[in-house]
Amino acid sequence: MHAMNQPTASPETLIEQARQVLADNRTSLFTKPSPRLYPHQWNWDSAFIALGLAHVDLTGAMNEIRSLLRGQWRNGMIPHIIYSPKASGYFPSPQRWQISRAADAPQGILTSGITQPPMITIAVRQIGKSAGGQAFVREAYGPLLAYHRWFHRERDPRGEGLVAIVHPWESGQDNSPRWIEIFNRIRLDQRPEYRRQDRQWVAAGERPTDDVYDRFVFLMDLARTLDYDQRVVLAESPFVVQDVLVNSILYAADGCLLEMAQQLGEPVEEIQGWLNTSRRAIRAKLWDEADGLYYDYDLRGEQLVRENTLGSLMPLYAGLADLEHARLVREHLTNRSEYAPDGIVSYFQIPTTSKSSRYFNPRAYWRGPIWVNMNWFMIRGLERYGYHEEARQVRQDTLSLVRKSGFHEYFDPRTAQGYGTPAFSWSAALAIDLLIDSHA
Ligand code: 9WN
Repeated sequence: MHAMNQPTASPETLIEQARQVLADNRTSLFTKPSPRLYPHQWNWDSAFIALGLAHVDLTGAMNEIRSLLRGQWRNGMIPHIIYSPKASGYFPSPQRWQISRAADAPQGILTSGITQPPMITIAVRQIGKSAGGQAFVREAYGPLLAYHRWFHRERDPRGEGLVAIVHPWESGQDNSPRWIEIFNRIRLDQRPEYRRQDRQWVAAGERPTDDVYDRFVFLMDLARTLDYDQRVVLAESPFVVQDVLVNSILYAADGCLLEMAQQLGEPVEEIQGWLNTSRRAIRAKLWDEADGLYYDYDLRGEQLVRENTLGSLMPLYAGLADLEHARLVREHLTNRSEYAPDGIVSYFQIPTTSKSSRYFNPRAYWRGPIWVNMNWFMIRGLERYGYHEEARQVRQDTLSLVRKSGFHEYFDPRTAQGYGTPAFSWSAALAIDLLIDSHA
């Protein structure tokens, strides 16, 4: 067992404990996000894991990425889950996805049929910066380029430089209040048949409701019946969203890909083109001047999704907020009625949903609790725009949370209580990164 609840653990001890969590979650090929709740390989989890491991176990970091690339589809998509044939206890199973219906599915490996934010490219850049990691950039570059091309080719339905997601799972923020209004529009004649498994491991109040899950399953079933033909899914699905978080991460990842192309002497024009178009499109379409926030665009409802969550602040991380950073930080991130501690409701930074939102719930999955990855994005964004003191405070809060409560999946901003699964890999991996790499 790990020695937890040591509010004074030294950085060295904390790194050791984090490494132990990652070692315990490691299988022969990859690192599980958690011991039981998530027994397979997840896309952006593995990227966060590799980012942390790059500091302490470079071979482990490279193997994590290699394992993820095994699941790449022939059209370039890297799926959100790669299933381990040996593991059980997670819904949906690979049988529910039936990816063999898709012309582009890989052979001999079971995956989901959707993707997740492309943190993989950011992780590979981190590996490339480590002594001994340069050759890996050459190894990974082709598959990464194919993944980025897939996003820009198959997920930009209007060719405007903004990619769309077709399932909340693709955002990595499954239960965000951003999806509530869209889900309210999805009327189901009949509940899909399935048995969820998550609540055998985690209290119901910390996980999405059955109504939300019904819609998760409905959307995955729809993509399956459409044989994962992206063009048809984008045309038919009631959930098609140009998400600020995914577009910001893709923009940051495109920037990393460009750096790699330059290092390797590969052509750069295509990537530069993506960067220029997305930069303009994100600001033109997703920025809301009145509220001073970026919002997702709902392509079915043809409107901005005016929900104030940390997703709205992701352009800080991506370096897309040159004109708006002061408003994002001063009016929102450090505003006591939204994200900053007020000494009453919020004690730790940063809740994933603004305290001013009618959907704020400090215990429910993605509707208020603190997640280490979101804090990590905000720390990097604050540093990028020179808010060093604010970044230092969020970093300190993040490390106090894991010191006090262990490497939980999410935390109560009022009490630091850990929720979701314990021993969550990315909480451990990103704590390592925050302890070792204190600059952007
Ligand atoms: C569905 C693995 C994943 C994370 C997501 C997080 C959660 C899965 C679930 O767990 O989603 O993909 O079953 O709830 O929301 O970000 O990648 O840790």
